[in-house]
Amino acid sequence: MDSKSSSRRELLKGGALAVGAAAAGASVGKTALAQTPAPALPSYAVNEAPEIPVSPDVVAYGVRSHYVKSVRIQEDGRPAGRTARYTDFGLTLHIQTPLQDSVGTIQASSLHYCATTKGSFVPDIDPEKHTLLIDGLVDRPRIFTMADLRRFPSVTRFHFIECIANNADATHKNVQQSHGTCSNAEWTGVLLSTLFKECGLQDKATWFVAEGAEEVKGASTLPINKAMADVIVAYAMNGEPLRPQQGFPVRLVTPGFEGIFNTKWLRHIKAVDQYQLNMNDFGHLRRDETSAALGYTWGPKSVITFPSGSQKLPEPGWYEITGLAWSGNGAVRKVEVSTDGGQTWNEAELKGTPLPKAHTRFGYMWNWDGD
Ligand SMILES: Nc1nc2c(c(=O)[nH]1)N[C@H]1C(S)=C(S)[C@@H](COP(=O)(O)O)O[C@H]1N2
Ligand SMILES: [Mo]
Repeated sequence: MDSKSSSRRELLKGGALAVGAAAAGASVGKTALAQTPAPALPSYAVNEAPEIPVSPDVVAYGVRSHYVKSVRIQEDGRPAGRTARYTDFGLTLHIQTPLQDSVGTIQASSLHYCATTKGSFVPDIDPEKHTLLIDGLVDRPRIFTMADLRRFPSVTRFHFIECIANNADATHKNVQQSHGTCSNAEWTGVLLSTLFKECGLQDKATWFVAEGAEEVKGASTLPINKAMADVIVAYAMNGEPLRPQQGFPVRLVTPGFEGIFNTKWLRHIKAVDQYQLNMNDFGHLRRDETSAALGYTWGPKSVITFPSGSQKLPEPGWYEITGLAWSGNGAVRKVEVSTDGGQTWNEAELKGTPLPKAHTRFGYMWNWDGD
């Protein structure tokens, strides 16, 4: 019997016991259960709830409940938007998503982590004017408008993006600080392979350079075979256009590769026959061309999001230990959880079908004895 079903069975047993006790406590046999008085409903459940003022803005776009406070933070643990150690940190670089509050597998767009390496700004790009140039080793160099991109067959896929900064160190107090530079979203766009075919990619092309619109261009060099495999020229996330911080109006999504290769505010793709050292590649000081681009595949990796650093459990009893697992190489097959410091391992339940190069939520029911 595996531990998963045994814990479920115990839960069910616990439930049955509670029901039995209630019946026995009441005076007579069969109908006792029906007569157990129901707890009184709080008054707002009978239509006296306080009301949220409805403004035209709320009607048009929607806001979350003011009781929900989950927010992004800076790398140093301070609220996002206060500059920290370096001028740009906290405004644009390493803004961390609140994983400790996360459920399911995608981050809300407003909570997706952000990493922009230079400049404490977010480009404000008019999508009507923005274009993407594809040139270099192609038979038909072309400039695509956003409207052009939308006329190609689209793909919609779940993928995580993870920054190289996503690693725990001794100063981190919680999972947001240790793992908050990783997020998973539903991306929609055109496959780069589709655009390369449209432009007549030449056989001698072995690499491509992707540049963003900002001054330092956020450029990276990636292998052509990655482009032809699964790179997305994405214009939407989680059902709406990209957010400015995520690269509006168009970015690369390079599934499973290190975050820095997911060029935001994408405006130029050039097919080349040599590796080219760019600002972003240089930043990571990997001058060897294969390790610079190919060595940055993530995972497999996992993190427990609840209960996690600095959270307190109110009392002993049943809790679902939950977290995320992902791999830059494929889909997660199995996750194991240990509650005794790694002496024994228990198979966790995977929530939903694990998707390739995407976050998978796992859960493991745990009866905490209070120790
Ligand atoms: N144009 C541009 N693209 C960029 C960057 C940048 O600074 N400029 N930062 C990269 C880095 S370091 C990471 S980790 C990812 C982060 O994507 P996000 O901000 O949408 O989370 O974008 C990448 N794309
Ligand atoms: Mo990054």
